[in-house]
Amino acid sequence: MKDIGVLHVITDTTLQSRFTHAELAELTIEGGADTVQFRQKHGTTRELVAIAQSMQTICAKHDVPLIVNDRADIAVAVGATGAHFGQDDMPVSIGRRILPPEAILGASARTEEKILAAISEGADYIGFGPIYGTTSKPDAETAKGLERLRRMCDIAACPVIAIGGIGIQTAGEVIRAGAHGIAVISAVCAHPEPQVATQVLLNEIQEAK
Ligand code: TZP
Ligand code: MG
Repeated sequence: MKDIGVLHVITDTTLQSRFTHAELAELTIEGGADTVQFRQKHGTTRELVAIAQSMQTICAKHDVPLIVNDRADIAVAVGATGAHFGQDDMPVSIGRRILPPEAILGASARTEEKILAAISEGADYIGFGPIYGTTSKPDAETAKGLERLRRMCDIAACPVIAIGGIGIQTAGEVIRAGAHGIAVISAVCAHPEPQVATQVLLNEIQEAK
């Protein structure tokens, strides 16, 4: 099994405009993020490649994996560590062929059945959520809660990364429910000090493990 981080910080420049994606990568790595995910739903491919490239330079310098949301081509283009696909993105089985064998491939899907299918196609970890209510993803489903997370962790044959509305108050209970780690947007990106928020979240995770 590949080494999957426990604190995935997903960079976002729509919730806030104080920091660029690259600045968020730098700050949160300083705070202890062990995975950075580049996620941006707008912009041209050329713009996205340029941003991902700037993030990859920072992540490589600190030996922290960069995961590119949605786009295998951009992950390959910049030499990122991996990619994350939802159920409307490229099928995991095809991503597996496009990405280098050592790449980390994450997957999320709306139903448990599709999540299990993604695992059997070769996903290295799954994103499961939203655990709580979130306003960071406009088309997010209703909150799934800790019970469903617990069940997913029981049946998934790979690490489960919990996502959606997770913050300092809830990181611990999510880990105690069986999640390998968490992925966050607003708890870090919308925090006055992303580096501090990352540190506190990492501490909560470590205490709960
Ligand atoms: N997928 C499920 S919930 C979500 C994504 C991308 C948004 C998570 O953002 P936040 O601010 O941590 O709730
Ligand atoms: Mg996607």
